Amino acid sequence: MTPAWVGLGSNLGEPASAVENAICELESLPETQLAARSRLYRTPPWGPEQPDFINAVAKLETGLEAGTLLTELLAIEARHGRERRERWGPRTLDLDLLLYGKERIVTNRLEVPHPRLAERAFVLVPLAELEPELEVPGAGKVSALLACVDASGVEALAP
Ligand code: A4P
Ligand code: MG
Repeated sequence: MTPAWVGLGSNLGEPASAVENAICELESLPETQLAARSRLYRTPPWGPEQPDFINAVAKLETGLEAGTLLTELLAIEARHGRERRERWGPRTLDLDLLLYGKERIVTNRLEVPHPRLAERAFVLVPLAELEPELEVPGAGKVSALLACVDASGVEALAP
């Protein structure tokens, strides 16, 4: 089993329930257990002007290969009516494979650690809630990365 961290985000439709439902769907993937999950956070949009996002991070323990896990994540997005239009634009559900064990993976369809993870408070805040001491391969500790970004405006929602 390999620990894998998945970032969830939504800013169209019913974002909080989309993220909660997606966490349940992650939990029911084959050969996979949900090890931990963050609270939900309301986060200012990164990229083009658009509604605030709801973001969260889930930690899985999985027997799936990274590429197979990505295929499962894309299938969950598709079930939530995800349409790909503008880059970084609004979406009903976005699932990013943030980290897969300590691996560094670059293929034509997958890059791990997620290439923009270290710049993004909407990922680092929920990741630090779960595991501040975690090392991001090639980048450093989550807590140290978080200290270098502007996390103002990232707000935990009451459970
Ligand atoms: N892909 C490669 N590596 C990965 C990975 N580690 N995880 C490929 C997931 N996918 C990966 O993704 C395009 C392709 O990237 C996938 O088919 C997969 O093969 P996409 O989700 O269609 O593209 P995108 O999401 O429009 O672009 P990108 O750069 O992935 O956007 P992000 O990084 O997902 O950012 N603001 C806030 N506050 N919160 C957010 O959640 N999200 C975005 C989208 C913008 N602003 C945001 C948020
Ligand atoms: Mg994405």
